Amino acid sequence: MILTGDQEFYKGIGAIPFEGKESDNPFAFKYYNPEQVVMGKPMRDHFKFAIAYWHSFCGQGGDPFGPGTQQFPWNQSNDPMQRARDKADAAFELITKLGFDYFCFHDVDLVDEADSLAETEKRLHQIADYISQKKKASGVKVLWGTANCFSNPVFMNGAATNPDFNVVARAGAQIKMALDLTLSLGGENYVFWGGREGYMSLLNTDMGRELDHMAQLLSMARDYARGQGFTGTFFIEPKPMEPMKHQYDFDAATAIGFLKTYGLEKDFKLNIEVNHATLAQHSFEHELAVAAHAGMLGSIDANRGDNQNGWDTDQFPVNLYEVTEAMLVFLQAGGLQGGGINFDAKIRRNSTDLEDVFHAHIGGADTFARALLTAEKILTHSSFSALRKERYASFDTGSGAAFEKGTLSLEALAEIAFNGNPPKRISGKQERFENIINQFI
Ligand code: XUL
Ligand code: CO
Repeated sequence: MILTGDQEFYKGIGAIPFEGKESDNPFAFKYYNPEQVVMGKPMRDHFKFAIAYWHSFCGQGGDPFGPGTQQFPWNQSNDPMQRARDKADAAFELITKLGFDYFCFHDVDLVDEADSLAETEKRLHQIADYISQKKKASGVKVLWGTANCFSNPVFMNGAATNPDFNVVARAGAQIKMALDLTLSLGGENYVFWGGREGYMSLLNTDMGRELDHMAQLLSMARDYARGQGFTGTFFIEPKPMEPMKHQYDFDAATAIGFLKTYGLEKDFKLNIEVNHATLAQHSFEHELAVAAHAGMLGSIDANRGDNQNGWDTDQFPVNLYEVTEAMLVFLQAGGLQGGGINFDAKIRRNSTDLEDVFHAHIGGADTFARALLTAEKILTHSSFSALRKERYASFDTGSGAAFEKGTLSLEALAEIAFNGNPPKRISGKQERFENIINQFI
């Protein structure tokens, strides 16, 4: 059901239907068929697609070299509350026309920050009431909320990891308000992305103390939210750098180590973002596999980087080979734990038509859907799983199985090598594996 406000912003565009791959309609899904069951689950539930409020309704295409290029008709009023309501109208119109079920937001995406915390809190309450009504009318839900503790200049030296306690308190206040907001909107999860939690120079930084402080604030936030009845999952979103030279949540492995060090691993899982993985010199599927192995694959921020440059370009996903490899990990892990696929992606600065954001989301959803269907075929109709299993067959019986069980001593292990034949050369068959992906795409 389409939900517009007093005015319709995306005129001439209706509900986006699934029409299949033969369709030439640019405003139709070719592969994303929400009700189609894949490995026992409808696509809608596999993905839980969400739009990112900040990219689609706040950011207007500005970059370090020039101002925004996109003119948003919901951004006209001089009254910040009216602007916020118009923005919410536009957001719900886009989400319901796309037929998605979710959105994600930072506190100050919903309404502009005021001069004082008290006034900001008042504004947040007001807009939460307005959005709650729209949620009820449409059935759209919140995948996760978060606090923007990185844009305001007060956070230039960090938020939870700021060397000044007064700024840590300021971050705490904002996180408390964002938790309240997320709770009041029935948010299913809550994200921490530590944009300024890191350092520019170790010369002026006590890293150990800052990490302790970050864990302290996360624990306090967890305790507060649980006390208020929040039953969802907290996600850490790893990123190695940008804006800081080095960020503490560098990658999945680092974040998992941090959570376990501070005893936070029961309440926290990971939100893996494609372009953050590639900035950390990993692949997207590597980060998914690391999180899945730890039982912490919580959610995904979908986007992509650019092969020719090394920054966070946040482009919409289009790379079928990359996303298929990711969907293989995704399906083998049994999907996401509590989260969904949030399009943390923005249209290009020179994509200045209002309809462009539709093409972007249709393309992103179709890329994930096609990759999921391909991965399903690979897992059920190819030699992929058998070939992988075969590589480890020597651990399935005898001494190999004893090694896995932990019943073999180092002496016994050495004995096998001394007494047996030298190991044969066994091919890794990478090229054969790679061809299977192409065969099924
Ligand atoms: C920044 C980023 C954020 C988080 C939420 O790179 O990905 O938008 O997803 O703060
Ligand atoms: Co993100």
